[in-house]
Amino acid sequence: MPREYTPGVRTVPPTAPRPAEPGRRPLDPTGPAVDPTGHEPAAADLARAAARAAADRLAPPAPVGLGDVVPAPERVEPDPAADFTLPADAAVRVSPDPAARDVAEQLADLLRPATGYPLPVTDAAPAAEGLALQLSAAPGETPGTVAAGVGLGPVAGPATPGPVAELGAEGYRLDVTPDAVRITAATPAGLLHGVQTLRQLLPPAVENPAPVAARWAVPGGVIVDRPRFPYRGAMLDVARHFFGVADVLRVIDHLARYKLNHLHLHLTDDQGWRIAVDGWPGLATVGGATQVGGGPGGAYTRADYRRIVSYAARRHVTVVPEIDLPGHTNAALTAYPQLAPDGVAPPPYTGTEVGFSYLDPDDERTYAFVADVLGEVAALTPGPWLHIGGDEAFKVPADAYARFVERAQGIVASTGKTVVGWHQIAPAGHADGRILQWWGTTGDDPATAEAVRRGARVILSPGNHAYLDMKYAPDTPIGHDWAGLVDVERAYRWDPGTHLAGVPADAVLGVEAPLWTESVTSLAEIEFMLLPRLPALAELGWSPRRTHDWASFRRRLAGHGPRWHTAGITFHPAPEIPWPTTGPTGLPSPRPASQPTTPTADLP
Ligand code: TNX
Repeated sequence: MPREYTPGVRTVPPTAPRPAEPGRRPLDPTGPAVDPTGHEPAAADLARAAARAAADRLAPPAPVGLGDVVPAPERVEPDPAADFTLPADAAVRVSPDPAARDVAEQLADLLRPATGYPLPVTDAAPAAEGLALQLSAAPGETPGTVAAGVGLGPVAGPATPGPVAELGAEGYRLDVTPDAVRITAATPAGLLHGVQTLRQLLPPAVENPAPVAARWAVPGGVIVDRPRFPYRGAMLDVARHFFGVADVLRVIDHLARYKLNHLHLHLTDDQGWRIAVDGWPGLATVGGATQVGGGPGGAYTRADYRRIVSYAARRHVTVVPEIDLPGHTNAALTAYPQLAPDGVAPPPYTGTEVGFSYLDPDDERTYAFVADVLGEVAALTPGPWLHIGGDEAFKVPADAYARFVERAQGIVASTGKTVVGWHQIAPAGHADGRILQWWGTTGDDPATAEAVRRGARVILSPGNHAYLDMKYAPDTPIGHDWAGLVDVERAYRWDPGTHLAGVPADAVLGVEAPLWTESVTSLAEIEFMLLPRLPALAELGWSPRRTHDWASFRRRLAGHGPRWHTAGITFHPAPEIPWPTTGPTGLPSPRPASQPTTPTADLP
């Protein structure tokens, strides 16, 4: 039975106890960073200790400015005379549309714990008296659109502050005046993005899981905002190490916070098969029984997976399931050796090598298997995408590989989904709408460029910028470095619109930050690798290029340290970010949080 997850009430990341793995000691979420027995401290402890050390030095927050939002909004017009303060008797007023009402419920849920205010969600009243939070249908919109406004207090001025249609499928407009805050959007997704912006404009104390006394001020002015790219995502590898439903839900919350709208789940690999398939029950029971380093592994039941996709859908995040084919299939072959080229069951694999396993591309049983699996996963998945992997099938000859991919693409099409694959599938024939996910490090790949000329679009996950399993620095306790070190600046400094030779911006669907988990074993470690780099990728996917500015980004990002700390979220106190810090004197210090601060004689 998965643990129930209540957003925002944890101060200690929920790390499930795991059996000891060779060379590791069991993780203790509250335990010391230094093991008194003299063993190497577990990476999770190091991550937590680093985050704790940083958090202890965080200075009291500076007031938030209207432009202090990550990802940077398209247009910001501050009005310092128009600040708003949320009153204790505020209500959330919402139009009768159920999807808009659900966003209003989420807004109230986000604000209630820290404010302690009741924040009832009520129907919009055109002439609302008193202070209220209002989500009201904008007059004049055609029926069926979900134009709505979130207002705190009586909504002053025109009810429709601009043409809602221009905001597109995900944009929003936020109006803050002394009497009201209103969010307007053409869709519930846009409204929720506006809610995330409003959340960032409130003091960091809003992240408290329990009521705190604060003036809940929102800076005055107008934000008009919409994304640069339609696809903005992160990938979680649940195959190398298995993560339960509660961990995945928490990752979805992190995505939604930064307006990322896709969660790619890498569901199968050599070390584990993580989703139950009715027609092939051994995949989960046999193929899911271990993970890197040993340990019990695990797999999602159909109900677990449904819970993940519906939790994500409520946050306007689309789940992209990946069944990695034809390589990375050792776990499947342990359960169904008839699919192996030699028909012999391989032993379970708990190492981290790649490229040795594959389904027999010349056996029809392979295609019956692929059709069953993709058919079931497609039926469980509300989103439009189905990812077939395609990477590192080193043992499959090129012509057999291309034939396999072409048939797999056809099977995906027959499920009604659009196929996504790692960029290795480029040489296979084109399929309508197909998407290649670029994970190379060169910025130049003629096969991918040629596939784009034939009509493919690209999701950019360049290993040397977007791979969140890369170490930040040589001493990062977990992670890889085959694509180089990826500090926050490297994660931020590139342009998805020009990154890949021969792939014009209009062929770029968006960006995705993959987190492979060979060395990542707990939720705390997931968060340590995601934060603070995930917001960098989120800004590349969302914000207009003209806002791209490292100095501005690192300053805005710094304000999120106190938010994560208050919410009990682990993060890496990256030294290049000017976290608000206090030195030992208690005075604000400009020194990076991960470096020791020493009192100096000239400080008063
Ligand atoms: C390459 S990127 C892989 C994964 C590994 C990753 C580690 C890709 C499509 N394949 O199998 O986990 O490197 O960084």
